[in-house]
Amino acid sequence: MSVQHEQRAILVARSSLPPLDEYVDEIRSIWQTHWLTNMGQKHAQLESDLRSYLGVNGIALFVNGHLALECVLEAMQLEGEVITTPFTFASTTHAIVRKGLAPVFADVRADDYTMDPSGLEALITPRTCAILPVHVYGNLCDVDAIQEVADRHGLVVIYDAAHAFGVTRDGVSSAAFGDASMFSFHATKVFNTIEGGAVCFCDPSLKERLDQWKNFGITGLESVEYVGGNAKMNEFSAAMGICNLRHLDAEIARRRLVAERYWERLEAARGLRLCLPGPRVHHNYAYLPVVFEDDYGASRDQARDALARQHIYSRKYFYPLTSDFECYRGRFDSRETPVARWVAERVLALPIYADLALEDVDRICDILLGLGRGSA
Ligand code: T4K
Repeated sequence: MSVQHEQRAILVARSSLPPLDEYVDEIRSIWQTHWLTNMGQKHAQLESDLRSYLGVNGIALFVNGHLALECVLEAMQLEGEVITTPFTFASTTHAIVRKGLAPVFADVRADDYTMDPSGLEALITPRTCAILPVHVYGNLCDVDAIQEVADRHGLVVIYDAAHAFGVTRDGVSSAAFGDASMFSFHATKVFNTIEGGAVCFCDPSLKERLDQWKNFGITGLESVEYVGGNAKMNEFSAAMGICNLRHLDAEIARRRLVAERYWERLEAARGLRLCLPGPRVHHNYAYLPVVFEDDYGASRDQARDALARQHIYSRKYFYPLTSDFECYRGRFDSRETPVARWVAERVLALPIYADLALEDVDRICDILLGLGRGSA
């Protein structure tokens, strides 16, 4: 029996769904219009709803976050080197490489695992065109310091904000930082459209290019101006997004209760490093990363295995570093990002989702506390 089908299993994530009747009501009109995809009415409505929710003007929807990222890299006509971090999902580095750009890896900070701006300047060369930091786990990067370096060197900043939907700092949405931000609306995310993604951007001229690129570069009935791809969000996904957005605040509030229970139970444990939101930040509680330090008393993998024996499936988000992937062997040296390497070897993402029972959180914490050396 696969992990997905084990009745008692607790997985690292669990998709949120709107009430079935609400979704059925939302898609009913599709049976009149027979309009299933190619930027239909649901697509237009979701874009408009997201513009209001995020407080941004520039947005383009995509079939997934990865193609959204590839598309914005291409639409910005970038060439050369892109400074990014290797402590991320495969998508970030792959998008850079697949667009013919060269990733240059900056290290991350030891407290929130986002790009360390203090090392940035030393990585800039005449070929550097952009900085692509990741708001990993929904933790906002040091956007002010990164922007300062980018402005000083005339570089574009594109955020991989796949994890950061719904996060704000001093009331400003994560969508508002840098030149552009990519969001993922994958089934495992705080806000999902089944599969889906978006790019939010400042330069209004990008809108036409992004929309045309995701539809084969077609610019008119008889004209095709770019070698575009197909990355359009369909109407059923857009309808799911319209429904899920109505429930997003409640979703984040429930996730917060789960996260706070973990932090309350684990904060005194020796050798367990938690990752709490900063004071100016309204977080989305997308992930629950825990770092197993050397004085915990067991390794990260032993903790993962102890949970798995009780049918609780945590995940090593993110191990290995993307710079250590087989497909990049010989191209990068992860010893140049020692903090990222240290974290990747010790981090475990614990289960978190809106309807995870607090008793289950307690059970997970009991297992981890039983394995470690007790209180700090
Ligand atoms: N940048 C970053 C930093 C990202 O993390 C991601 C995606 C992207 C870019 C690219 O965005 P997208 O192109 O995906 O929109 C999952 C997700 O597939 C992926 O979207 C996500 N990051 C990554 C961190 O996690 P896997 O390989 O771990 O997925 P999987 O299938 O093992 O699912 C994890 C758990 O989620 C399962 O144990 C159960 C639960 N689940 C999964 C699915 C598919 C559900 O509850 N419902 C579901 O439908 O990558």
